[in-house]
Amino acid sequence: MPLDHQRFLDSLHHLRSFGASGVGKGVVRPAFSAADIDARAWLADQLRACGLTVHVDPAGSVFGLAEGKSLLLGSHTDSQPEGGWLDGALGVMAALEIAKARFEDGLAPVSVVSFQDEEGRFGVTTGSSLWSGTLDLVSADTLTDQSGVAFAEARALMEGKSAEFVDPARFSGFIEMHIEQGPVMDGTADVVGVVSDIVGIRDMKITFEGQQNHAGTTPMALRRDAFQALSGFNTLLNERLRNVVTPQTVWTIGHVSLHPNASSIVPSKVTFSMQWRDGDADRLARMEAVIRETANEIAQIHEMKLSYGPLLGLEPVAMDKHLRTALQESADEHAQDRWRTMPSGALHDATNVSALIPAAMLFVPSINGISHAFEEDTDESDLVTGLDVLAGAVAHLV
Ligand code: HGY
Ligand code: MN
Ligand code: MN
Repeated sequence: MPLDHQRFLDSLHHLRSFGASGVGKGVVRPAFSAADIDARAWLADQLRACGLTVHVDPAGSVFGLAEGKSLLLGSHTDSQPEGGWLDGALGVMAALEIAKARFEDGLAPVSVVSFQDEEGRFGVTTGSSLWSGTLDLVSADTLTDQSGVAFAEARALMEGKSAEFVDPARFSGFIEMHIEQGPVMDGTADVVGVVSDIVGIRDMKITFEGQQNHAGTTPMALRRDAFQALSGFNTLLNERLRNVVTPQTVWTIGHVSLHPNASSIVPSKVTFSMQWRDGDADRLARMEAVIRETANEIAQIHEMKLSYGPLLGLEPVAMDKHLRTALQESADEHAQDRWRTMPSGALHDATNVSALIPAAMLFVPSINGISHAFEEDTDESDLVTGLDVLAGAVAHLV
């Protein structure tokens, strides 16, 4: 199967032109933004041109469907609010190149997908969660982004959606190629990672509500200051989690909304994101208990009203052995002794898909281990090696 390496790289650069922003090869293409919708329309045209039937599901995930039973390849084309050109895009453009090459050669076709809102503007891997049934459309429609826009409103912006989700029985399996997004392979000789498992995640919003007041006249002892509550919570939580976590466990307060956010007002309210990840579901549950106990204690100390948003999450999952073996055999051919087996610390659509059909993943290195940032990049030779490994595995499987 003659892959066109340059065409694959050109496709990646073209996809970046939708929402290209920031320094380096940055991209701003959040789910359902104009750039995301335009990129999905371009992708749909590309898929049609390689003989696939385009199906846009109710979540806005774009499928290019082969006739009969097929292998599904892909990832997502939405980005973080500040993202790189490869996160998600790589898996979709690699899938597209393989679909093109196989079409031109008259080989058994593959299906292609770009899931919607993998990056969680509204949920956590929203499009693939809806497809897998771990999230239902009625609940998803009520999820809001940080500026209060509902998923229902956002998905209404995308035209040409079907009322039906795709039947997963059409697919024999799913392989997602992705950048590593971490520091493990960078600086080593390895250029490909075959993923063993994907960690689990929990994510919820927490709100402390105190009393808004004058920043000049309100004595420190009388304040019910929401920022002080958050600050105390963070310090105490870091101490308490130490007894529960491993060096691989991570937790993040990544978004904070302080009200009214003014220099001369004691803030009354803070809503912040609390996210934690680990490969062990029991540890995720123990961490949740510590988080809730700590928040309760801080609410009492600072006289805050405490409330929680819905707890979103995904369980840790292992990748399918048969698909992994195909990737390993192909890595032996195309990356000889320059590949390793490794877990994924980032979340991926493959987690949800693995509930429906066998799923596997392969990684290529991230320069300096950076992702979810404009600086995200990978050597083009590594991108191409990853494509070759994926195409080789497809050839073994279909
Ligand atoms: O956050 C994640 O791990 C994924 O990139 N959405
Ligand atoms: Mn991704
Ligand atoms: Mn991401």
